[in-house]
Amino acid sequence: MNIPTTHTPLFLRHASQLVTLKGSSNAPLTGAEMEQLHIIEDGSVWIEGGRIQHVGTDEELAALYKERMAEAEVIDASGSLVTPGLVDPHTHLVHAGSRENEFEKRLQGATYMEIMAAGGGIHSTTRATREASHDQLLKESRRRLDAFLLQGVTTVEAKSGYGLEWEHEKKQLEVAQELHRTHMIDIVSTFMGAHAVPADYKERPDEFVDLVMNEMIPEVARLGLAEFNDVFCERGVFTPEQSRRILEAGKKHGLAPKIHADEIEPYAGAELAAEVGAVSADHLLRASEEGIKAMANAGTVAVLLPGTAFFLMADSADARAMIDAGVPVALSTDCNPGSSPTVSLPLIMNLGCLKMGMTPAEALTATTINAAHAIRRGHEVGSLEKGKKADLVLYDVSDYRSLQYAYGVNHARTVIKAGHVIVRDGVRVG
Ligand code: IZC
Ligand code: ZN
Repeated sequence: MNIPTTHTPLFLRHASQLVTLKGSSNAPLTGAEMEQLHIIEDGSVWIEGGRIQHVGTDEELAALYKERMAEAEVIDASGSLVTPGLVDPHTHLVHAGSRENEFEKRLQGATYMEIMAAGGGIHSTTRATREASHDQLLKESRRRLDAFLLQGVTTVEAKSGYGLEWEHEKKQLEVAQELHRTHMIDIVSTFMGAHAVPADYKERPDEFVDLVMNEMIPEVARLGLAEFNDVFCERGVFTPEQSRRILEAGKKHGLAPKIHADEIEPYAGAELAAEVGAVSADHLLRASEEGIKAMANAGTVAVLLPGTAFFLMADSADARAMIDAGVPVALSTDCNPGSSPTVSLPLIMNLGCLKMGMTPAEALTATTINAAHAIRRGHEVGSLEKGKKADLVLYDVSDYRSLQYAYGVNHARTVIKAGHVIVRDGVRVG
């Protein structure tokens, strides 16, 4: 949102732990760096014009801003953990309807892919999304964004992919664009026309690939509706060869590649991500060792989605092995109605620790600065550093590890977006 800047500076003081993640704006953190949160105890931040002006100990800032103290609105953060606003780098935010019926079927033994092959799954949400008007979609998606915000999320990536024909892909992207303009959360848009082969192209999938490449992608680029281009590379959806063509077509039109890779079966998706220079490869539950090595060499961010593995009752991706191999890891909700209907990034951090071998510090890095780099926003958000957008969260706990430890609880109390207090003491005020 283009938020008008106020002239009143904000002075956040005395955080018990101020998690800064300093020095990480140029590249995502890898290996042992992912543990380095650069915490300041009794930390303070001076915010003005929507930006962070200074970060340091309270003693330092109180001396620096002595003359201007009276002008500022003071936020007392004593006893509180403060982190950068959380970033969710992979969501299917804009969609209509829900799929409780499939949840029940899966509990009785049906698989995600069987349901999809029988015309449900993504196809079911596509039918609902095509039927929904722009305004209905806006209303449903806004509700989800409001819930994200209350949990401390201030930037969200959003994909299309439930239209699967131009009119409705465009509608989804326009809804995302309107949300970016009108909601306090910043939205980063991804075109995902290649999310599934629509029913009427079932017998001629390559014609649909051509349609995405030759007609949809150029229009997305011409209208400035997205900055990333994503594809569901999975057996029974798009082959690695089709995925490569779609991602290369996007690159020609200035859309940076992302890929849903190796989610259900090993399918050389991680290798393809490295080969095409994808900004991120997402899921990676079944990624090969060679694929992980290739990603480490290429600097591709692994966006891991442990909520999806949990909800699909599958084995999680091996975050530990990826971090140890030098792959920058980010975490995301994958918020979508089929495989991860959640908006809780803190819950995802907990699953990252319990199911994927991450440490609490790595999980926090993965939902802040590395998540920001996964959507090319590392220079703007994801750490608390001079010049960055003033997106901060203040919690009712004093130790960062409480976020991953006391799970299923919303610890976020105050959320500041671009220098404005949007949530105060758990209540939306802006
Ligand atoms: O609606 O099932 N995996 N895409 C790829 C999804 C899950 C979303 C859905
Ligand atoms: Zn997804």
